[in-house]
Amino acid sequence: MEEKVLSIDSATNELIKKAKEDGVETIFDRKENMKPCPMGEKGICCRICAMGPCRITPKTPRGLCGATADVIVSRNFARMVAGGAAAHSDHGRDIAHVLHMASKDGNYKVTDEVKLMELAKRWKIETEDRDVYDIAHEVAEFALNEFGKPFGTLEFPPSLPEQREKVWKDLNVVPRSIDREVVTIMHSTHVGCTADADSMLNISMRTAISDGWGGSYIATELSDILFGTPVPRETEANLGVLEENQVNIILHGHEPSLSEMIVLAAEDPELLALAKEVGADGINLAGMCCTANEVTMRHGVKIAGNFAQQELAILTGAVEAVIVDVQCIFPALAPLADCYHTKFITTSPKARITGATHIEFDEEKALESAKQIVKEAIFNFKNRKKEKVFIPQTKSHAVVGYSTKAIINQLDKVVNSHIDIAGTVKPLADCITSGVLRGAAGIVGCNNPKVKHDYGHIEMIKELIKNDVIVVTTGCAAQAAAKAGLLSKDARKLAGKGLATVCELVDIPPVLHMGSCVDISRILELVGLVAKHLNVDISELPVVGAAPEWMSEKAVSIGTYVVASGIDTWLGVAPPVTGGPRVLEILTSEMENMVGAKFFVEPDPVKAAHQMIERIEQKRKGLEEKF
Ligand code: XCC
Ligand code: SF4
Repeated sequence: MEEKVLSIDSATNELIKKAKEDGVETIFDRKENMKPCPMGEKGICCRICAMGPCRITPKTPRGLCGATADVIVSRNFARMVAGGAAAHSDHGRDIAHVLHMASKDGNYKVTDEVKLMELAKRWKIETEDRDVYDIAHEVAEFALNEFGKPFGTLEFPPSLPEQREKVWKDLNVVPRSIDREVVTIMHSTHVGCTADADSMLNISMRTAISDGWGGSYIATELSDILFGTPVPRETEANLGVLEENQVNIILHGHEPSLSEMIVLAAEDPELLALAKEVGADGINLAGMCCTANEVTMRHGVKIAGNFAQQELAILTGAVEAVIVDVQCIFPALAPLADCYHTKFITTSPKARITGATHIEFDEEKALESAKQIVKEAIFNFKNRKKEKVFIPQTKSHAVVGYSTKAIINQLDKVVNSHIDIAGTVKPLADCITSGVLRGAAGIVGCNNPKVKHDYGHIEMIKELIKNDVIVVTTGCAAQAAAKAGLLSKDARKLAGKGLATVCELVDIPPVLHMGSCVDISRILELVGLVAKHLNVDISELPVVGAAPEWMSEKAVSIGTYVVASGIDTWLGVAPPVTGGPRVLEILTSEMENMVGAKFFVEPDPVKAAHQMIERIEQKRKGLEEKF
């Protein structure tokens, strides 16, 4: 029988083969045997109360309480949004707590003072003659209040165009406070509450907006204040970044409060000496999933791989420890690590996993905590079994670290090289209105074994840049792009003439790495600033979004706030809503009348890219009439 090729990434395929030889299973094997429940796939199974579970069939068109397919589907969808928004926003809250404990002599410090002052000014916090840390603590407290303030509405950042805010006011989807919106969904989806698909989706939008323009936005801004706003730097990506003769540590998860300290610990002379003592040449950190994005953006830490590769890292037999915090961590890592010498270390009380070694990360003693964790990895080096080691020789060069500020400065430097002013988005806006760049696309999201690994991301990105659409990317999509060499400046040879010229002139790759998934707030910021500069609404810009291989609830929240922000969004995997005709109609059609954008579902990434380009050209026409 011919072997199915499961990834477009050779390192991944080689390690899938090794898994067979080693007699261990991975997600790719489990996928073969898993038959998704057809009810769940359509979203028409309700488990909200114990009279059920109820499932909708031609013979039972309503649940016991009378809920229709659309009611059930819309509630299930809303709960996905709530789960995703909660995860992103709780991440933001944790970072706010860390800023609140930052001090001059502590482990956590203020790194980007300019950004701190901007935020203080925006939130009307007194800055004159005050200690930086007093300001930081007040900024943190203000941010924390955004999660649960009893009155008023969310403080929007200045990048939000007023036209957009008006759309939201008219639809009554302006969030009150972040936690409150998540709670409202949990309440409204309780048995005997919302039984109206339109209203349920409206509530979902409000919660999603509180994530994108609230919790995620706060996570990004406060992370930049604490750990620095990213600037372009070089790195390498794929499992080939693991080192034969070093202590290899995989950093996996999401929150930079942990990974930043691990980075510091790994540079500690004492620990480096310890590594030498156990016979290693050094300590090699490599990132996975969004933690990889966080630490590569700020330190150039190499990228081991994306979501679908987490087991494969252990399979190399060369990883001393996988250190995780929260989100996107396979429970499968625990039994798998037992088959190798790898230590699987959980650190967060929010994500304990049976079979893992749990060393709780204590932010109060952050560096000490991090050192203890790194030591575990170093001591484990001696247990590595040479005969089990196989590191694929695949890695690609990449440029990462394009925060909004970095993009603005990069463009401005070239166009206004003689003027010493703070950067503006004018050059970028000019490139778009003149048509040198046809438009921009944000390609984001996960891996999902329903799609050949990385295929959805890479085929879509290539098609877009070939057609002069500049791509910005975050999350596991960004890592796919890095591994495929699309984040290297060389990749401009794959771009159309207009985009290639801009890339050469400005010295950027055609695909810009903007960070982790909470950093989609950077994309919102950039798009919002361009819209404001042109005095149009976001929905008028030739800008599109896509999640070709999405899988998480966070992605559902993201998709919903991106569409609610006026950006058409393509999904490569259908969400579990197809059993609700009204829900489907709203998401894929009627939302356009409400927010000026909608969802598209298209599994073929090249076809999707062409639909995206078509929409971009339509938007261009509208803009041309204006200018
Ligand atoms: Fe997770 Fe953020 Fe998805 Fe990757 S892209 S699989 S959510 S790590 Ni966010
Ligand atoms: Fe069934 Fe209604 Fe209970 Fe859902 S809420 S399980 S549809 S009775």
